[in-house]
Amino acid sequence: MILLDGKQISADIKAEIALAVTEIKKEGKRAPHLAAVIVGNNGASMTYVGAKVKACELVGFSSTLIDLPAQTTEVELLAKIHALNDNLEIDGFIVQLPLPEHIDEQKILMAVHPDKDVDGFHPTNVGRMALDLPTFLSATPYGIMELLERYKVPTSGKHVVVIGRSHIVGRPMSILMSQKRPAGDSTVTIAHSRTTNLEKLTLEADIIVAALGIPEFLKAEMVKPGAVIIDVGITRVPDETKKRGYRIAGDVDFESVSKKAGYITPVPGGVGPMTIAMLLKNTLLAFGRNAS
Ligand code: BQF
Repeated sequence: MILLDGKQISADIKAEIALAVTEIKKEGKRAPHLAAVIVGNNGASMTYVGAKVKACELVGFSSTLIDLPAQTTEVELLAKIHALNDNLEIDGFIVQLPLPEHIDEQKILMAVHPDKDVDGFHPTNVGRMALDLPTFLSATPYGIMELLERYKVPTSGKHVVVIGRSHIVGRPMSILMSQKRPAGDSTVTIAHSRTTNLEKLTLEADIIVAALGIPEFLKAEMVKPGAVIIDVGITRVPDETKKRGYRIAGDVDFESVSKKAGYITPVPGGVGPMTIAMLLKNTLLAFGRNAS
């Protein structure tokens, strides 16, 4: 079994980005600038946004965190987004998900200008991705593609089973892996909560992307020997033996599946850190398109 070390690869990518930023600054230009908007104080969301700001600092980007109270109205949030769209000092920005119940997520994501949409969630950018046009790829699927490519995991002609049909992971992942591109050229099946006889599908899969959000769902009995296992899950599970009171669990039963897999991503330290690195990559791309 080969561990797909997202922590290591993300560090490599961040070092590459830091080098590019050094060159940009040498030319007398300002640094790439990412802004993040967070509404409310969801614990996990605050951790994620904090990790993004810290990563910006590490590579030499400027960053702005816009921290809005939970009661912020949709109109107020839209005004903030329009201001960021118009701000020439900001290359790209994200709106941290999930948003509070009273805010229409779809409406918010559609307000982000596609040229600043470094999360790649705007319908224009999702459409561009589906049509093989250059765009911002959503960071988690982009990170998985990059991980597969850098480890030279064979994907051409392989059968991929993606479990989960979310707009942020499952859907884009299924599109990217079916495309003629590095880490692509696969035959893709997309499975979800209504899929019958999932085990029959996963047992035939060369590559499984588990993105359903159920801790330790994928068991060794569901996996073909030598299969590639990508674990996108990150659920906080109560654990009294931990100081903070919880542990982070993936969608894969790592203990059993790792003994059978050819390649596997750990949780933490697999897909998660790649997500952060690819957000930076998209911001560098936005800087190149908008500011230079
Ligand atoms: C790691 C996210 C669900 C919903 C909204 C490193 C992250 C996670 C794990 C991280 C995620 C998940 C992010 C690890 C960003 C990935 O070491 O395993 C980093 O910060 N992520 C997010 O912004 O919003 C989410 C998952």
